[in-house]
Amino acid sequence: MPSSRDARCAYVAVLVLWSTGAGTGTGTLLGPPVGECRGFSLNGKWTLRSSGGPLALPAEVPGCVHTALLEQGLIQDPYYRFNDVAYRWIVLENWTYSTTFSVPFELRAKRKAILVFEGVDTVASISLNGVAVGKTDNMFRRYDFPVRDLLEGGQNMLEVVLMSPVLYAAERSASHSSYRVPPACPPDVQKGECHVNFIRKEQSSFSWDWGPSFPTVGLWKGVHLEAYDILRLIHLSAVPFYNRTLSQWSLQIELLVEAVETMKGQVTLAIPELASEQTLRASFLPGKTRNIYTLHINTNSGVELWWPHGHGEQRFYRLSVSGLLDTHFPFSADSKVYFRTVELVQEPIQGSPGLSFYFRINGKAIFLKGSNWIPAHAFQDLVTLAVVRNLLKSAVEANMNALRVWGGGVYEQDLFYSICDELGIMVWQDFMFACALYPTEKDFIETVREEVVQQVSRLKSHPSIVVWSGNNENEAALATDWFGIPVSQKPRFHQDYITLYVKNIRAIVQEEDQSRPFLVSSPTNGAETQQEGWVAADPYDQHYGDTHFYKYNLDCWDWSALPRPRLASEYGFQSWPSFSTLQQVTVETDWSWSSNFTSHRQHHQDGNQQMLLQTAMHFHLPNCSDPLRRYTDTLYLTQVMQAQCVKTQTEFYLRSRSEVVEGKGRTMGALYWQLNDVWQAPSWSSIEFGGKWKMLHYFAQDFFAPVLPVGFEDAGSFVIYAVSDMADNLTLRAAVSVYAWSSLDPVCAVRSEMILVPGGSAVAALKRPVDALLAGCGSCSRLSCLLVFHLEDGDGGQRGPSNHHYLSSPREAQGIQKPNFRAKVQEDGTGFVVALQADSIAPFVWLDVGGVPGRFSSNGFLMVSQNRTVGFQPWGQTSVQQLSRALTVTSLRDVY
Ligand code: BMA
Repeated sequence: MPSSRDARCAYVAVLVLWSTGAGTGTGTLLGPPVGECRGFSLNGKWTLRSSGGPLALPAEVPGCVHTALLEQGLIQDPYYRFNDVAYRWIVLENWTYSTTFSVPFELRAKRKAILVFEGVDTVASISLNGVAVGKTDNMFRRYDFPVRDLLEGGQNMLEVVLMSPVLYAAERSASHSSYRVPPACPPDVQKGECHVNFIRKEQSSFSWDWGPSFPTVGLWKGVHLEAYDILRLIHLSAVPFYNRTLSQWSLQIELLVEAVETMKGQVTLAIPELASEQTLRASFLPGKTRNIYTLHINTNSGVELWWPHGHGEQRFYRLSVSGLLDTHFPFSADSKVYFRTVELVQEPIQGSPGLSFYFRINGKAIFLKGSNWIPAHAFQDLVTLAVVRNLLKSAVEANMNALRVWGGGVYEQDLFYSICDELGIMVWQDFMFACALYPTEKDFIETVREEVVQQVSRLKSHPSIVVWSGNNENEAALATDWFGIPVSQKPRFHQDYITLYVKNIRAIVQEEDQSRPFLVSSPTNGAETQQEGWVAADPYDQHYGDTHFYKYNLDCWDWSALPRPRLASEYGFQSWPSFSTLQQVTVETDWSWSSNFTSHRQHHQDGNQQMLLQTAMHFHLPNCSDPLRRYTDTLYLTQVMQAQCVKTQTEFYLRSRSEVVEGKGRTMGALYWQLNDVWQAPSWSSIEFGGKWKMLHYFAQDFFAPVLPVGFEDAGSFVIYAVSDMADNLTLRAAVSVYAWSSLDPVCAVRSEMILVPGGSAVAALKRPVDALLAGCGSCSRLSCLLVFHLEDGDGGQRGPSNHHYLSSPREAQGIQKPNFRAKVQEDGTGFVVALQADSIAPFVWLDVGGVPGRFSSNGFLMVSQNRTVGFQPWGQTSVQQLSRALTVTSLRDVY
């Protein structure tokens, strides 16, 4: 990830503007000159015309048609109510972006000028001054077009004609050879467009089970010119390798250079902080060449490593690279570099058939704690740095150390990965293919090949990326026949699968990046999948690789129905976002469970029904006579249900890390589905569109804590596991308090012996038959009492969060009373605090300040004391008055 001083014109273009006057009629000279290559930005206001009529409007680049129309007030918020369907027409048209600009003489005087499109969405023909310069068909590629001889002294006219992606996909599908490539269309409930697998574009932009159909059209990344006389540096990457035998780090440094003619010179590579520098002979051939160098790091310099969050620091160093031709410096660049190793360990496990599946970072086995990332907005140009940073910070604040960038979205922007590097988030990076079979025609494969080369070289310097993965669920789709393919046609699809993911994508990744593992799909059986010819009989096999698991009709509190995989990379339950988030896109008539909006917004078949059925297994459904209150109570309860379901499942995976039960276990990862939302709608997310944490995200903060007590019942006994992610061994005991629902004073308490909890393990700390536990505890029964527990060290100091176990469903519990909350907001040194008072034990206490941006220090908690103080960290300006006005407090007993 080269930084701002990088001589690559593209980077200078983004980061060092000489003037800010971009707009029609001007360009922006970029630089100061670093080396001889000059950048010239063409970002800013362009003109946008639709093919369907006389409409012409100004449009920002980077941007898309939807945001341009919105900006001009020609459409309403596309997320508002039913607008996703109302605005379908937008992408059934073709659109033309155009701009005029004049180029400074010093640029035109250069021997080469390249017109660079950093991202075109998607199918376009581009012309400059009326002459065709090229075509595009892949939003995940950068396109370079040589234009030196087309540039004129006065005004230049650049035009990009974009074809409707929906019509293009339909045409490509119709003209595809003798067979159909399923699925043709998404399920009706998604209200989406068809044949998205035929266009190299964000796959979820044609709709998904959590997202709208907005197949964007536009120039979603920047446009600029690069001009040079001798050569330009297109790309710099640096990937670390560790030689165990020599105990030496080295960096593999790659320079993609385009030269006008054969040039001989030198390249100097240096990391002054590590006292490491080398000057090497370099020769640049005409056209684009890749020059690979190795910088050996001085073995006397102690290299500090990059560690995942919770396991150490994220130390980086500055690498500088400069070129020398005679006495002339054609480029100089610098880049952050981090040092770490990653291994995916798949080896036999004693007592278990199959293979292990876990990541070792810097030689240490790491449990992946986290979630799955989807696009943060349907309109990528609205995904600001602040949005990305806030979401990634929220992940880390919930004690996550890993995110999977899911294959139905986009390869994220550079800053996403830079922030993951900084925060210590391990990224499981899918290639952008999801839930479909794909064509393998020559031009499709060619464009994918270029996409993969570009993305791998763009991203491989990021230590955060720990694995590449070919696609989302396409192995499973073939193996378990999602699309009803006749037996006679299966070999053909199998062959296509191998062509795309193995012979092309995998082969390219192996060539481009030997520093991290590659998986062909998720879920997959890893090495076993390979053994079975790349499509395993059962890619969900718990003895191998990763699994995805969704069963909405099972009682989610019952862990015994769960698979015990090596690594759980997807599982989850839906909930609705909070009322304040929905209010942004709704009107009063939408505010009921039976409204048209409630069903329109649900893109997952039977999703609303599934949520209610799952909720009703353990909770009374809301029965307030006020319809609005009943609606908001229902939203609340879906979040309670989701939080509790995902907690149960995640804790099961966490406690399965050290053991093998009936041949299964050694689970080393829990990535629930999904972290974020693309719009205000029901989904599996733990963070709402706009950044507000759902109850699940607050739960994650606890269940992903470095030290955690996990309680559950097994054959009539209550068991507590101590789960530790700490490097050191701990000596801990479990302490349990038994409470009656009707009283704030514990009825009795039990403590286990001190036990050894080795670093990075889960061990049983306590086991008591529930009957015996209750027999010694007044008149407690399963219905009238509950268990609250924590871990503590020898001095009685608590380690990790408190946890609890309900001995019956709250629906059947006896003695839960209305807590009659009193709350007072006060300001303290760093933010705000809410002093909360309750008359009785209150489960799932939910503090809500509506649309005031920020987060509480904890929320959704079980309150077993009369007083509790909760912090509130605002993400903008607020006041005691505003918070006091907005604050509501709800607990379970308040909704029925
Ligand atoms: C998995 C994901 C997504 C989907 C989610 C919920 O299949 O890969 O495709 O949104 O489940 O259904």
